[in-house]
Amino acid sequence: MAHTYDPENIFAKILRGELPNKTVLETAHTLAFHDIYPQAPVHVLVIPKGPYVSYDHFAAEASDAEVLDYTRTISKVCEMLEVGEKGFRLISNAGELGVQEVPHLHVHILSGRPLGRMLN
Ligand code: IU
Repeated sequence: MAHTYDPENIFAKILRGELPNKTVLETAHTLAFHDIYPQAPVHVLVIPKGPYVSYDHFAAEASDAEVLDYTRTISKVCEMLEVGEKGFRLISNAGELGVQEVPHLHVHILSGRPLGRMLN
């Protein structure tokens, strides 16, 4: 998959402070914020601060520090939202077939209702 990063995507604008967001947690390399169109009672997006389009791009090119910070922040947010006991779902859409709308890596954390077997 092509990994050309578009610095004008909406999450890049959020990271530059050009657009507001409802932050859940911010760390050195990662930002977690509430999705503006929540699909479940809990719907948080977790993004790396670096310019990565998708999970495969990030996994191939991010530093160890970024990868550790990102994975740990996802866990920390799950802990903060107290979704561990009842359960949750992590999703990261990539590319055309993955129906990725925003071309900056994001993991959706969804919980708070039964999510069904698939998320369209
Ligand atoms: P997707 O995996 O790329 O399809 O998801 C993009 C998500 O970004 C989607 O759930 C939108 O509701 C969400 N979102 C947002 O939180 N803030 C925005 O300004 C825009 C999209 I545009």
